[in-house]
Amino acid sequence: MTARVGRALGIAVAVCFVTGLISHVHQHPADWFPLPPYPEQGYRVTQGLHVATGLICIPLVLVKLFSVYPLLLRWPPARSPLHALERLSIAVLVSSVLFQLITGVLNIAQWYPWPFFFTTTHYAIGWVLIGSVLLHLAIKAPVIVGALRERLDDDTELDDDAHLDDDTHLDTDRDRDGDEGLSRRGLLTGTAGAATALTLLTVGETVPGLGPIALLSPRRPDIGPQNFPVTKTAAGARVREAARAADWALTVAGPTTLSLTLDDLQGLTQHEIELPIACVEGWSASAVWGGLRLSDLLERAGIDPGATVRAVSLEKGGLYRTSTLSPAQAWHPHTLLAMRLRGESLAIDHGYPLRLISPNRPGVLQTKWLDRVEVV
Ligand SMILES: Nc1nc2c(c(=O)[nH]1)N[C@H]1C(S)=C(S)[C@@H](COP(=O)(O)O)O[C@H]1N2
Ligand SMILES: [Mo]
Repeated sequence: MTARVGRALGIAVAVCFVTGLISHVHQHPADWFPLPPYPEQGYRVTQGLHVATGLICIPLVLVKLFSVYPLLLRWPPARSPLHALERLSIAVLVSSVLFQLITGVLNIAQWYPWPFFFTTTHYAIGWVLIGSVLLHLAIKAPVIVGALRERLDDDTELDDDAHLDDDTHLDTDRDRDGDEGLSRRGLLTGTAGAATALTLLTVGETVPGLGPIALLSPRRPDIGPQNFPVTKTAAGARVREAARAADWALTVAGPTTLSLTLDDLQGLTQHEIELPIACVEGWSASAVWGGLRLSDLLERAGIDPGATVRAVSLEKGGLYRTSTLSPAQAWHPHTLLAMRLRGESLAIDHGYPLRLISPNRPGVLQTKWLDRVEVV
């Protein structure tokens, strides 16, 4: 049973790890790996999978720990130096799994009750976790292979005083008599049911249509000004006055430096595009945005098509006041400086007067309250 739960957990951890790496390269782009602006919904899908597979790990980890905990508490803790090493690797595995699950869940709840920076720590412990998983798989390979070959008897009851023959073999032949209690197959079915229910009750924060049953998710994709969620508000970013200032103008700094008022911007060719905001904190929502093509402005300012550009917010501080765009992102025809959301002027919390919206990009890089675009 442990091997079967472990197999499902291994798949969930693998998907969660790979999608986590993808999220990391988006948020910390490397010069040698410019991110493509396609597939347009790419980040929405990988980040949704990251959060969903992470949440599925919770029931799987709990059941897996439950199925082996007598082994974890056995005395003496180590019989030989090698055995001590193996147990140490399990201690690292269990603590890194718990760390990732707890920090991940608090992150999607937007609660950061710790002194460290979530992003870098969650990323670093991700490597510790995957390393200890691989080590664990290598050590346990013979046991796992053997266990998965064995049939799981329908009527084998879980005995809470499980008799442990050796490190790994739970005696399956005892306690076939009673019909009260939970069978192993029953526990596996229950675990699968819990994982499915957890997914259905949370994934609505990112899968269109399931929003109304996202009872366990901290976000609903249709709640907020203009029926669209908000992460940082204008008040929280202290930009309420600056964003509404009469002398607001967008500067595009290039060989020709442009200074464009809202009226100027409205006089230029307008475009509309449906794109999602896919937040690293797990929710996503899609809408039609209206505004100017960034490439039109870059061209007017005489900026070289090979240039990496930076969008700068009028927000004074904060981690997310600027974001960079690779040349492919900056010149993509669907990359807009948006003034409208669903045909209405942007609400101030969504970035009035101007925000960036670009395909295959984490929400955290869809910078709001812009007042400057420049070459990096
Ligand atoms: N200037 C600025 N832009 C920002 C942020 C910010 O804190 N400051 N937060 C980002 C994050 S984390 C997300 S998910 C999106 C959310 O956009 P929305 O509030 O319009 O949904 O805005 C992004 N743009
Ligand atoms: Mo976000």
